[in-house]
Amino acid sequence: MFNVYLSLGTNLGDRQANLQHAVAHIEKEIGRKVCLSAFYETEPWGFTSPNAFLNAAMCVETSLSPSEVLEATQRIEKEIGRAHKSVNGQYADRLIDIDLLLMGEVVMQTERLTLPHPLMHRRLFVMEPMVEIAPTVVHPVLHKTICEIYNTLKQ
Ligand code: PH2
Ligand code: MG
Ligand code: MG
Repeated sequence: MFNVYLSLGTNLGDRQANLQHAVAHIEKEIGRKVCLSAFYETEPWGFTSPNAFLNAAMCVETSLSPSEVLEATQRIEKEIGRAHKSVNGQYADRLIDIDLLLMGEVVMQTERLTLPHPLMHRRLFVMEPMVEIAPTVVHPVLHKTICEIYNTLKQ
């Protein structure tokens, strides 16, 4: 059993409904919901768009392997209607994005999946919801708590 932390984001359509649908699919296909953060309105990071994001973080208890969780999140993204990942290698507006942040203490790097998520500690839109639900969880590469990483990022 793993506690897996997921980042959820959307900046198109009914963003509240998109996140709620994603949460329902995750509970059905990945595992029991341990906790879910509030939904945070955030500015697009790394690209320009008039459409603000709604971001959240979620912890789920799962018996799936990391690659099975990745497959499930990609399937759910398709079910909610995400057509493409990026446009010409740039970030793009999207109905839903579900990213794996942490999976227990797992540290891995394959072509398809890197754990912990390689950019999580640099993104306020990830760390703000994470500090709400997992302040004392330790990042297995940086060896710092989520709260410590968040405070560094805020400075
Ligand atoms: N996701 C990205 C790129 N930029 N910005 C915000 N605010 N929220 C996101 O979820 C987000 C982003 C790539 O997946
Ligand atoms: Mg993403
Ligand atoms: Mg993604």
